[in-house]
Amino acid sequence: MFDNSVIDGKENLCQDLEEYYVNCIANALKRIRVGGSDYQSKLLDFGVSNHDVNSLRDINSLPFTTKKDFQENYPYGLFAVPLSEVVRLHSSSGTKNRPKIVGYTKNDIRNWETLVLRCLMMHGLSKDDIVHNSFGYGMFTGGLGLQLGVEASGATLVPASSGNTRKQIDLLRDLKATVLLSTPSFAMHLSEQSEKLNFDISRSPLRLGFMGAEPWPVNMKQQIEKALGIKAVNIYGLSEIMGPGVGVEDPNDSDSIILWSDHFYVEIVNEEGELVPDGCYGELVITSFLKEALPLIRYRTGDITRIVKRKGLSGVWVERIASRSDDMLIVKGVNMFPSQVETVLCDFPELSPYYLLEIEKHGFSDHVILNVELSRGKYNFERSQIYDISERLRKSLKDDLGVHIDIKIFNPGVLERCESKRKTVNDKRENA
Ligand code: ADP
Ligand code: K
Repeated sequence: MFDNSVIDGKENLCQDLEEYYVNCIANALKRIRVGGSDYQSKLLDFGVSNHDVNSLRDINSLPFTTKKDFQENYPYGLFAVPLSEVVRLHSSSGTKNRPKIVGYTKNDIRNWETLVLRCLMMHGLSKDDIVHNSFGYGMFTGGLGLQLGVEASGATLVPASSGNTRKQIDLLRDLKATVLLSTPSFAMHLSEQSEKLNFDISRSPLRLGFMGAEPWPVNMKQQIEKALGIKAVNIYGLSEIMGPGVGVEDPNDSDSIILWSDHFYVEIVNEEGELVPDGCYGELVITSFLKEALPLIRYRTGDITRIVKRKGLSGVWVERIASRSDDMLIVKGVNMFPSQVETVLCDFPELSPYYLLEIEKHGFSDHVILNVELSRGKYNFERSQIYDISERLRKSLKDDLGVHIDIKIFNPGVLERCESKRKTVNDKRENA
């Protein structure tokens, strides 16, 4: 896969690029070995100590690091420096399993700031902006991570954190924020709640939003842009690699994310862990070779995407991330992702974007129910109209997913709202 022509047209640049990655990753491996951690022994087990990294081919055959390594080495086992060098700890939000503890040296924090700053400046953040940060503060990387970049830009930061929507709306209105940082779920919640409070947020000075921490389809982006009267930018990251700012939406193409290839080495692999050619879907694998406290070799992110283009050290373009491998549901033998349901749902203006998928086992057979609700302000539907919506939705889902799904339609505001990341699946088979 990694012949020079794939990486870039210009051969000498490619050689430089290969040299850059080889040097950086060899260096990271040395630091990991000196760290003397359990992670080191894992690499030793793989014979990595005798295995000098000299080419991309060598890099591509290094062992993977997985979420399981975090579990087994909880809390500090993967760190490559003594804790005396670590100035900050965070943990993943623990969407699945036990939290993963991550650490940063002073340099790591500096680099994080640089990358977040890049993401924000690329989309026109300036020192004249007032930035309302609704990402959670605390162990979650969202709040404090984005704060680094905002302050570096010279913009005015409002560290609102998550929760207490009512108070957040007051702050937004009174302080006249021009930029919103939040999960897409919270952005939707905010638009709903401000409507209830008779605050027309779409006419407020808000002009720009950076949203991430969970998948959101392009049609949801359009809804958020319309409801809040902003341009909504997709920002990507994960705690294990750094936090928010690993990549950001391409300003000219809302379907792709630019990952910062001067800090991260990016690969896509299939379920067996084999590299797939550029353009093919698979799991995103990232090596964070410049990190000092926690350099990870070939970390399997679980996020599914494909490489769209590479431009040397300026970036690797990947497709907007719609799902993660551990979200995949197998229903009646068919693989499906909640994000597919979401994409179908966003094409129904009569319905709100909130939903809950319930999966039950009836005898030996799986039974899927999709709970949705009508959009606000449109609920004077006749019974027959609701029936019609439900039939059309059932058909679209069957066509797109190949699975029969029963639909339950509720009145607006009935389904549970979320102030951070959404919970969209209740798989009752797990406890069966
Ligand atoms: P957890 O895995 O516990 O949720 P994090 O809070 O670090 O831990 O979340 C990182 C994950 O969030 C990513 O691996 C990815 O699945 C998801 N994510 C973050 N940003 C985006 C985005 N812009 N689009 C889609 N998914 C995202
Ligand atoms: K997540």
